[in-house]
Amino acid sequence: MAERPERLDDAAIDARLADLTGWARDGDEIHKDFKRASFPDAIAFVVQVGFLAEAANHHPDIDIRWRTVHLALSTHDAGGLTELDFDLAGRIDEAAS
Ligand code: H2B
Repeated sequence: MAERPERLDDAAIDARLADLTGWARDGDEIHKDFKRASFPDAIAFVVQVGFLAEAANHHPDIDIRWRTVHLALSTHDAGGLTELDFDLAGRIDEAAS
């Protein structure tokens, strides 16, 4: 199994966050809300995220409230934020647009 990357320090996290749109940090996780056109659209978006996550073997925490999908990313195996979280966040943003 591929080595889990190291935890990023605050400066690296701020730099990676600056490359993303709409993601915010809360301690050892980053999160973002995605408002979709309808509840079925929200579910369809979550399915897309599901395949992206499985392909990366890196899985967000997901909360669906009507048509708003709340995603939270952290690398549990590293106990904090790593490149994996920011790489997946970028791919999710591409899928969302
Ligand atoms: N997802 C996230 N977000 N963090 C992890 O540390 C993680 C994961 N670890 N998905 C993976 C699966 C690990 O449990 C498997 C065994 O590779």
